Amino acid sequence: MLGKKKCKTSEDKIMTTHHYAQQLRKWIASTPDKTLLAITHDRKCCDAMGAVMGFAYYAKQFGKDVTCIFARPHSQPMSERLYAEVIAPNGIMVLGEELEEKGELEKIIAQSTTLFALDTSSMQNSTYLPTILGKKQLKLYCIDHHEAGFEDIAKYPGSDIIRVEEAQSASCLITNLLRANNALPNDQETLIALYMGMYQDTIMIPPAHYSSLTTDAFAMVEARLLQESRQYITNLKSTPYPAQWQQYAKDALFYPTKNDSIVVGLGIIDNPGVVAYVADKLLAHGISTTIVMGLAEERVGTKVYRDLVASGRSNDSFASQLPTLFGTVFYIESNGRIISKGGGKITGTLASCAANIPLNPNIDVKQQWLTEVNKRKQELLDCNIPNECMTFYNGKDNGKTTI
Ligand SMILES: [Mn+2]
Repeated sequence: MLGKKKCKTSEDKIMTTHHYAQQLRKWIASTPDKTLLAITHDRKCCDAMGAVMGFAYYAKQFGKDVTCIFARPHSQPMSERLYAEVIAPNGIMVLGEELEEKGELEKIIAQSTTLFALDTSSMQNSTYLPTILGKKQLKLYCIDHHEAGFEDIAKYPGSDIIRVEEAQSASCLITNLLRANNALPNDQETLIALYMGMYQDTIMIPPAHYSSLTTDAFAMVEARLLQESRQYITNLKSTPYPAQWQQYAKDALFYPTKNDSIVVGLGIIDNPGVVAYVADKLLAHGISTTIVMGLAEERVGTKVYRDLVASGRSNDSFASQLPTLFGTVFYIESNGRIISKGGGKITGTLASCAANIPLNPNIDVKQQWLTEVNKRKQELLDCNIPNECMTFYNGKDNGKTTI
């Protein structure tokens, strides 16, 4: 596939970008839908929102609106603020669960011929992707920067993908495509979303490891930001984490002193963002490989969703193995088939991984937590993580054990 091709010279890169830019233009121009149906991965992050805003800005030039469906309400506090203050007011992104409750999802799907997947190309981390395609066979276009996963969209018949891993974020990829189409926005909301998308996806990457696409896109967006937008971005970057999240990180750090790798179970949490937060904090404190798990209980209207959520970080020699480990250890079994629910990427020397396993909705939460975590723990042990120390919390009742 073209997207997997590694570009050697900057001329190659420019040609590839122009080829993809032309492809994007054709996709939008040839789609008969007045409102383009889009999807992103579960739990909106700044990058997904930046990609959606950039895409919607470009679609407007063809007289088209965009409706983007996402799943699960919770994400990082910074993303929540960007969503509430910049994205939600324009109504482009809608929560799939709410559409379902109002009975509107079927209607939207019935009106569409085409589906655009942004910042995801995997069936396993986008709840509504398999849901929508299961209801109606749609033409599928995808713009992504993640490497091909276990359940990749490329396997879906009639799909077409713009995949550029070197972009390091979907917002960066869209920015480069818009530039190549002479369609860079001056609209401040779109620019803020694009900037925040690139910022959040590269937050752990030292600028020395930025690709030229990332450096260029930051420069293009920054040059168009007005002073008040810059101030807003500075403010957004300093969005505080809830105080109780710090306690999770402190507790996780209590046990490992001499170990260089740790596996942590946080017990039952109400926001899955805690898991990535703790993983980042551990790495910042000098732990070189960490895997953090939590059981997220989220409420949307009358529904309760329960997922085993995991985040992995590594900046030592184990980094190259971590994404594969996540793909192997975090899975579900369905109809006798193993379906992976985890993966990750390596940038420079840093591996960042995530997993999300939906659990049975009718369960004894604590019992299920212990069963699932013990199962994954054994699999992680079998994988020989170096010098690991396992720390687990037995749910909200403070029962803590080191295993
Ligand atoms: Mn992304």
